[in-house]
Amino acid sequence: MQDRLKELEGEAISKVESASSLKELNEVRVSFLGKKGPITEVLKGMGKLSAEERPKMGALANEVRDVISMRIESKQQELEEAAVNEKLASETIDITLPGRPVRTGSHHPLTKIVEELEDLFIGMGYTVAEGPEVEKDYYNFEALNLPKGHPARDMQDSFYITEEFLLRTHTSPVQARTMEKNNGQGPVKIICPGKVYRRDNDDATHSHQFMQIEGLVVDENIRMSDLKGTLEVFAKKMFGDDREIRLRPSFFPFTEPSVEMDISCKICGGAGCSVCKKTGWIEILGAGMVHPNVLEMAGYDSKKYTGFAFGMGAERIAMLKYGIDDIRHFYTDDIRFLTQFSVPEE
Ligand code: 2NM
Repeated sequence: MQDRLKELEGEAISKVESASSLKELNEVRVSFLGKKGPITEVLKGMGKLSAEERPKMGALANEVRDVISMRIESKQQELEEAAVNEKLASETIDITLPGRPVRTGSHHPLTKIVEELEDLFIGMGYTVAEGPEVEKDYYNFEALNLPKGHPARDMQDSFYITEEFLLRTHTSPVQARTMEKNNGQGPVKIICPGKVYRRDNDDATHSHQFMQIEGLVVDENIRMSDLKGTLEVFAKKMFGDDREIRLRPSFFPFTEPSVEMDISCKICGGAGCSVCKKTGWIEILGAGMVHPNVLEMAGYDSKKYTGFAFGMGAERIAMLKYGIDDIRHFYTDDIRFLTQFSVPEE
């Protein structure tokens, strides 16, 4: 029995050593150490041994089993290591090869202008307000001192959906809604960016859909000088400290008095060129003191509260800031135009 065990040990060790894969090794384990293996068989025959021989033989059988187990274990480690090394060798990468550039998108120039304007006014204490693009005739016109029959609300100029609904022609209705929600109480300080629609023929300077940004401040003691100071800060932050502003009298139904603001032309420095049409000044926006009728319709007491408002087209601001000569560039998705505004992400 002792010889048989030693023989099994030798046999097992040589099979373990010649195993060339983990699968083969496992087969060796099962065939020698498994329940139906030869060692178990030997142990079953122990009943026939004498009482003094039995423990000796048992100890030897255990020893043989342990030796085989240890051999299998170390062979397994060896094979696993070899497998990993082989994998590493086959998967080496050449880190000296140049990388493939990843083409990323970028923000649309209009998005950037709107966000820049938002940041600028948020920095002055404004909050951003939004509203529906499909708007009620009441908020788009009526509440803004444009009663039915007013020449500025000609059916020909707007996209009407029904008698009552149209695509908003400006973002002022958002301001009318905001004031109305306040029930005539407390201050308002908002800017309203968003798409607006007008029935125009598209050309280099007109688009039937464009992005507008309007501001509104309502409180006690708001004066024209507050408007002028605000617009001056805006113009210098947006276009540079070296710019001058001027206000010209104008007319809007929702403001009285109304003004238009120009900034000095940087291209010719005031001497006159094609961009400023030889005037030295470039028109930027419209503004004015909110008409008492507009305040009253929203529920504000116009004897106690006054306000100023202003409005501008984001495309026009972007065109002047970046020297873009055709508004249609913003909507034709020409990659050669768009990538000029791409700044690599950090
Ligand atoms: C402009 C020019 C002047 C304006 C007025 C209002 C409101 F709602 F307060 F009446 N919102 N925006 C306004 C005033 C807009 O855009 C050229």
